[in-house]
Amino acid sequence: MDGRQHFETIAVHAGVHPDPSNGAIMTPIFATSTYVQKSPGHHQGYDYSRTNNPTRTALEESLAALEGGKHALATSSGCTATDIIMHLLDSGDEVISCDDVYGGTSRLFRTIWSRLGVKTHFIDMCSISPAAVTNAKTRVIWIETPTNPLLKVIDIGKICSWAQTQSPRPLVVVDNTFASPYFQKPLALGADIVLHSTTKYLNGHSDVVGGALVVNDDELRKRLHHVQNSMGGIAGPFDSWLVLRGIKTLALRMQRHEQNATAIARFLEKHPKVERVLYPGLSSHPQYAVAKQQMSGFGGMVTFFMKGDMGNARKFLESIKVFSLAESLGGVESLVDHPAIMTHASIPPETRAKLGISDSLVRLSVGIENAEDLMGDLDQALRAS
Ligand code: P1T
Repeated sequence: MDGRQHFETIAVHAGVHPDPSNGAIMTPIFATSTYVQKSPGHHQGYDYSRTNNPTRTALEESLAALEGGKHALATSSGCTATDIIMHLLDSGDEVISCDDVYGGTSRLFRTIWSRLGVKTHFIDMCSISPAAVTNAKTRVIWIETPTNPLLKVIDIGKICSWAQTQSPRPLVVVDNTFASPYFQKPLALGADIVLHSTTKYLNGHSDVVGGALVVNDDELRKRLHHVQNSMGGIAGPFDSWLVLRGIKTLALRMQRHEQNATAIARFLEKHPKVERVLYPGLSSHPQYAVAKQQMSGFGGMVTFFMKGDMGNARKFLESIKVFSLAESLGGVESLVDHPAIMTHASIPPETRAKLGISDSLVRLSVGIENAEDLMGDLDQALRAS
């Protein structure tokens, strides 16, 4: 795909080529595990679907183009994508991660990889530089921005510039799930690997669990693909097709998600039942200046603290009607999450308390419905709390 084309055009066309045998404009779902060879080792680029599959290739070309990268790998989930990166490490290596990350990412680092000898240091990258805890064993700097669920915004360019001066040079990974490539391009800011849970905005319709890695470096792609092919964490052809289909409307969806989220963040900031609102697009956000500089928009996630205690939060969550009380995010429909009990329950309570993930914290994934309807729903549920 031509690198000079705009995002909307890339989203519709990248990776998609009319089928040469019949002209079908849409990529077929290649539901095949294997491929016939003319003679041993002589095939048409595909030999076994764990290694690659034409529907997955189409999605990977699209994902690479959207992130401005050279290569992508489509995985079976966002957590698989994380796990593939971690398999590049050896026992004794260390990771420095931002402290506020998706609960499942934190769980993988704390309960699986620590047991296998890879230690993770969790720090608040908004106020502490990784330089403060780096040592000769540091191999990966793990950035999620905006973070889940506190929506902290971490300066990607600043950390990448620092990482480039280090020897050995750690890999900088950016989980770009919340912003999506529509609003943020970590590779252009110097990141080595971009990670996605494609379950979220990229697919956009809450009907797939998937993940992706995007890189520019040929050698790094080779190492990651070796891990993926060896362990088997691939996106299947039907899921690949669904994500590819979802991507075509990514630009339109993200515009609407942001428009609605901005209106809701402003509405909640003035609401008498709300203590504090976190949204990177509000001038009250602690990293508003960084967000304005590194993102072209602020996304569809809004987090807020309610006044009162768990009882008030529970009443609110039981009274909401248009929003659905559910884990996940990034679909066309609005969701509400209680991180302490739901998505971040696997984080030890004392760590949650230190981070500020309290019982009064509520996370919204603002969908593409009518903004007035969404605000009306929030208002009636807040009043009932
Ligand atoms: O669920 P999965 O596709 O495996 O993706 C994991 C993941 C990775 N990174 C971020 C930033 C995420 O938010 C997630 C998944 N998050 C949720 C399910 C959630 O509700 O926050």
